[in-house]
Amino acid sequence: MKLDGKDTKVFELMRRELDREEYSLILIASENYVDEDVLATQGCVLTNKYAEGYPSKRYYSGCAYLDEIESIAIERARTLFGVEHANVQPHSGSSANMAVFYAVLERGDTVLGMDIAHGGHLTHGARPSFSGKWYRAVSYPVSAKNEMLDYDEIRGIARKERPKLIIAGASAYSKIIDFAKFREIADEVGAYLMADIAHIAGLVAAGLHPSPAGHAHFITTTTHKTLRGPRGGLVMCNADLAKKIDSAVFPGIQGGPLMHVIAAKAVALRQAMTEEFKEYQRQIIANAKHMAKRMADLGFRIVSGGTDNHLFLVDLTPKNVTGNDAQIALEASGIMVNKNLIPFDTKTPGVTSGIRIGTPAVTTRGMKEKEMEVICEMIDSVLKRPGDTSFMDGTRERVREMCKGFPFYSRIYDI
Ligand code: DSN
Repeated sequence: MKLDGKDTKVFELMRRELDREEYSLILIASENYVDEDVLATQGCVLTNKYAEGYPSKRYYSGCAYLDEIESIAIERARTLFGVEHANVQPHSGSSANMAVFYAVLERGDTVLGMDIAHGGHLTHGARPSFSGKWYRAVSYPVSAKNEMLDYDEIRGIARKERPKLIIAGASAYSKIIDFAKFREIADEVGAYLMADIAHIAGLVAAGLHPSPAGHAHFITTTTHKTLRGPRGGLVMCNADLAKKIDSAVFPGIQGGPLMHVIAAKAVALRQAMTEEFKEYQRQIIANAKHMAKRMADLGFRIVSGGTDNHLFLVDLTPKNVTGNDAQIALEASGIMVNKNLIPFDTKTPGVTSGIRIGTPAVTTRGMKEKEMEVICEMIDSVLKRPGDTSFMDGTRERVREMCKGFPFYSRIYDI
């Protein structure tokens, strides 16, 4: 990375972040490493251009090339996910979700989403977000029996609460989501179904998780998690809802689209059509399954009994350490995870009984089952002595050495 600009303060911090990403084990389930093509596209002159509107219907002159780029992104999203319509303009997953609310709900309407304390997302009806403030939000839990979705229970809640929108999707759920069952429930109560596949979009694209296409009225996603594109959002639907969703995104909730990001989405969507990407997604799941099993062997409790996707939740109660303390100790050791509530947690969201572990980023670096074993062993050793700074320093060095064996940005930048 060339860091000889005039703004040395910011450039130095960028350099340190590059170093952190290169020499840490990133196990935050929602993070990934984009390649140089996606990075370069995001850092290009398209950032200069206003293009309010949609291809061929812009409010500014000079949009000819942008029209083509956005059309390519739309076409690729439609092909990859097998949908009739795609809007590639949402700035984020939250904006994509907000656009769906804006398209089909009035303020005060009832929405039913997964409880945030059980794996749902802020925008699925949590109180501090627009989704819980401006709408009557009710939630479904995971079953107390097995910490999995219980579709009979969800059906019962839907019958009682009569939501106008049901949200299927999660930020911290490790099992398969049955979108067809969700659609049955939505039809029974006359609700729209929105599938938020932000976490699992890459798996869905690769055919490794059942697709919500053909079941959900709306599919929303981020583009930067398992999908491994730029930070942004995407919303898809059938042709009959296209007008509603387009006018909800612009001019409903957004102004000018981020055309450099849309171009980078197009680049990433093309990458996601390759056999190499499918193989990458297969390895993400293999790595997550392997880690979850190994962690269980080491005496940790895995929420929902294991994983079918890219992540799993670890209940730290048997190890007598909180999620917050674990996050701090692991970060000091060069291992990035996030503290996470587990279903029916008795601790606060700032403390938590669990951590969430995801494999998309380490898999991008080329790490496989063998490396997952080493990572589990390092996590276990650190959490046996969370206050031992010299042990954490030693682990930090081990992590650095391990990362050197799987270079990523150091292949293209002088770090
Ligand atoms: N913040 C994301 C996550 O970490 O899961 C969800 O948007």
